[in-house]
Amino acid sequence: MENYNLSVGFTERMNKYINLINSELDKHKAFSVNCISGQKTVSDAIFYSLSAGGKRVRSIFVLEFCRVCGGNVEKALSSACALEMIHTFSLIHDDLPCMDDDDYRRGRLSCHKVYGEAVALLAGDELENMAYTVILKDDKITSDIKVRILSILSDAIGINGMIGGQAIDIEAEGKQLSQDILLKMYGMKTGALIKAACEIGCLIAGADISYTNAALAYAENLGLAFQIIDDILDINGTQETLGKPAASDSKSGKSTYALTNGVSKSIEYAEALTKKALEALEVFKDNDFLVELTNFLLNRNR
Ligand code: GRG
Repeated sequence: MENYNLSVGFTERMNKYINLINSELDKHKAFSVNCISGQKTVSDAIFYSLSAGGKRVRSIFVLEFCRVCGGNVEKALSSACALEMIHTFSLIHDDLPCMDDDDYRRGRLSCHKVYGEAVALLAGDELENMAYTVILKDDKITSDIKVRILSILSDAIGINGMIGGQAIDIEAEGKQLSQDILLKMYGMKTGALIKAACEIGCLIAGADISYTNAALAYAENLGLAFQIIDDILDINGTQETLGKPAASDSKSGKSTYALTNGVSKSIEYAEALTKKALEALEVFKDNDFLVELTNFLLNRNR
């Protein structure tokens, strides 16, 4: 991994996207204004986790793939929010004592440590519901596109996506997975939502199938590299930069790519996957931001 200096153009677009997504997510706080105690607690728990300041990578992919395919980014905003809601839902549930049992997330106490397990469970459930609702209520996209977006999302979440990946991960604690199964699990647990984000961006733009296939090839490689870097950061990072305890994989007996193969081999593999992801981006004319984002993700410290 090299020292990576971000260009001004990249930083500006990144900030523009993050502000756009955050202000769009904030609009959904309005629903909680007149609610009764109980409802209000779940709503507070949702926005506690949603506003904790993640990197917003999946929602940025929706917006940027829409833009590079010639689409109107405004039409992609509800899907960008939906991706962030589903991702936050997965983090809340992932942190629960019955899953990874993590006390910290995004630099603050995890949702269940503040609101209790029952509320955290409901907050996660409602975030998934909100993700579907925000798309269904968007009057900027057609019903046909809505159905296709929801179908992509339900595949990404389901037994062949995040739920399946998480199930394999949980059952494998204390055991050694074969490399093939481990990478398949990464593709499901982490890659599936990233792939969905990129595909949905292309879909909203009405992209030609060749561009959608390139975006999927990009996401397939980037998704694996993203999880391997996450493994490496768990070994090399600190609680201060990660916003959650380091070394949690080894403590919970997880068989990660980095723990099995060592950090330097894992960096080499993440670089090779990133190279393939970058090759897939070559078909997109205006790809500077995506190229820089890809390199930024390879070199990130959180
Ligand atoms: C059905 C959505 C759903 C969840 C149930 C709990 C679960 C099944 C799946 C867990 C999936 C999971 C947490 C995978 C890890 C993916 C990962 C690397 C998360 C960290 O993503 P970042 O770095 O986080 O983008 P920030 O905080 O920056 O948003």
